[in-house]
Amino acid sequence: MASAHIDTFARDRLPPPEQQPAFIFTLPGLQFPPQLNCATELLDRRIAEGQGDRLCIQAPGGLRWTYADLQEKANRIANVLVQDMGLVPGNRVLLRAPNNPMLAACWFAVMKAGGIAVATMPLLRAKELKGIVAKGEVTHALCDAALADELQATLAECPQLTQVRYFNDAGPGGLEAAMALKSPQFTNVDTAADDTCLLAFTSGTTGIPKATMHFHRDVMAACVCWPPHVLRPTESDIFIGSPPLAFTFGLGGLLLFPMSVGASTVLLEKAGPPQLLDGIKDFGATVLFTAPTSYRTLAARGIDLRRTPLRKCVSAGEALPASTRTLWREATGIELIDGIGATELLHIFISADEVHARPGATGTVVPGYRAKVVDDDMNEVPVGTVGKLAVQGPTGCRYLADERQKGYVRDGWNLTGDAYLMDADGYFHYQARTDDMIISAGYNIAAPEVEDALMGHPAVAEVGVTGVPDDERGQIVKAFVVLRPGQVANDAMVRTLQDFVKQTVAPYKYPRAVEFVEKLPRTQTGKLQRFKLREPF
Ligand code: 3UK
Repeated sequence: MASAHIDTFARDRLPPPEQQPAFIFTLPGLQFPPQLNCATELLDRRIAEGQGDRLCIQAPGGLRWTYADLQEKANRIANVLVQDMGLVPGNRVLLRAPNNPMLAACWFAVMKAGGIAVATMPLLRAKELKGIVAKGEVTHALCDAALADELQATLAECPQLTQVRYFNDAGPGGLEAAMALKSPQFTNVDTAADDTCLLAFTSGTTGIPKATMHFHRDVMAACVCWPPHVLRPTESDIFIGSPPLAFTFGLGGLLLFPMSVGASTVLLEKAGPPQLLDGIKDFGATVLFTAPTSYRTLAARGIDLRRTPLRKCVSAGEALPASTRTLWREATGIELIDGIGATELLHIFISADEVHARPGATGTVVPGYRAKVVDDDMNEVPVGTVGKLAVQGPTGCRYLADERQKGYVRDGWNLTGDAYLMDADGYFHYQARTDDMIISAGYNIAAPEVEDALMGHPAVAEVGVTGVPDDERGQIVKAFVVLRPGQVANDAMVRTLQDFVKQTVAPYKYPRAVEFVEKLPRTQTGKLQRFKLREPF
C-alpha cells in the first residue's frame, strides 16, 4: 500500500503492532484494495454510476441536496482546503458544527483531500477544544459561524491552528465566498486503505479524552457489516436522528449508512424529542437513530408516530431497558433495533433486528465480528456467566499515542469495559459497565438492572443507580430518581419505589437509598454519568 500522507503524524503515532487488536476480514465485502478513499466509494461512485440526481441530504428550511450537489460542495471545499489553506494530505482538520448539510460537505471535502477529520461536539467549550487541538496537533479548522465564539477563544491558545474558515456565513470572508471562486471539480487524493481519515475522540464518561484512529477502510467496513445484515435499509429510506456527526454513532447512522445504499438523510441542528417528532412528520422519515431516553420521551407521541411512515428505530449508546422496548412497541407498533457500538470499534458489533430482538438482550454478534465473554485471565467463561466482553472484527481500537491502549486491547481482543453474559442461543445480555457493578453484602448487582426495574414504575421519568459506600455492606444500592410532573417526592414515594423493585427483581437488589433530583448528569452523547452520582452534583 502506498500512503498518500505527506504529513505522517497519524502513522507515526499508531499503537505498536503488538498492542493492536487482531483485524479479521473474512466476511465477503471486506476484501479492500490497497488504495481506497471512502469519499470516492460513498459519494463520487454514486454520481459516476448515473445516480447523481438522487436525493442525498435534507434539512429544515427547505434545503435539498442531491448526491451531485453534495459532491459539488465537497469538491469546492476541498479546493479551498488545498489551494487557499495549504492543506497537505495527513493534516488534521477540526470540524465544528451542529448536524447540518455544510458539515457533511466539509467532512467529505477532508476525505477527498486526504486530510484527517477531527469532528467535535457542538457543546464543547474552549478548554475541551484546546485539549483536542493539542492532542491531534490540529492545523486547520472549518467551523459553523454560529459556533465561532468558543473556537475563537481556543485559537488564542493554540498557535499551531492557523488555518480557519467559517461556514454558513454569507460574509465576504466566509467559506461560501471562497467556494464560489473554486472549481466544482476535484480529483480525490489516492489514499491507502490504511491511511487514517478520522480521529474520533471518545465521549468519555470518565477521565481525559482519548483519540481513536480510523482508516478509510474502517469507514467502509462499518458500512459492510451492521447495515446490510441488521438494519437492511433500502435506497428509498429517509434517515433521521439525534446523535451528532462528531459521535461515530451519528456519523454512521446519519451520513455513511444512508449514503452507502443511495438513500437520503435529514440533518437536524437541534434534535431533542420535539424536533425529532416534527422532523419525522415533515420529512416522512422511515429510519430513526436515537438513544433510549429519547425513545422513552417520544413514546408519549405514539399516536402521531403511527401516522408516519417510520419503520425502523435504532437504539444505541446506552443499554436499552426491556421496559423501554415494551413501551415503544406498545406506543408505535415498532420493535426497536438495539445495538452496542463503541468509538474504538467505530460502530455497532452486537445487535438484533426487529424480528430477532429479545427483551433484555442486546442481540447476537454482527456478521464480520466475533465476540466472547472472558474472565480476568482472558479465558472464555461458561454460557450464562457474567464476565468481560471481548470483541474482534474488521475495525478495532487504535488510540493515538496513548498508554491506555494496553487497557483496551489484550491478546488481540478489544475489551470494551462492559460486563456481559452470553446465553445458550448466543444472545449477549448487558449487565453494566465493569466499573458500574455494585457489590453489596457480597452480592453482585448491575446498576442498569435496578434502573430498569424502577423505570417500570409510572411515577418515574428517569433514574440513575450507583453504589455508595456503606460501613456494614461495603456498598449499598442508591437510586437517583427524576419523578414525572405532578408526582410528589416524599418518604411514601421512597417506600413505594422500594417495594416496587422488590416485586420486580430479587429483593436484595432494591435501592436502600433513594434521592429525588431534578435531572441526571449526562455526557453530550446522552450517556448517564454514573460516576458523577457518587459525588455531590
Ligand atoms: C455503551 C451500550 C449497552 C457500552 C456508540 C453505537 O456508544 C457508542 O460509543 P461510545 O464510545 O460508548 C461505548 C460504550 O457505550 N453502549 C453503547 N451502546 C450500548 N451499552 N447497550 C447498548 N446498545 O458501555 C459501550 O462500551 O460513546 C454506539 C455506535 C457507535 C458508537 N460510538
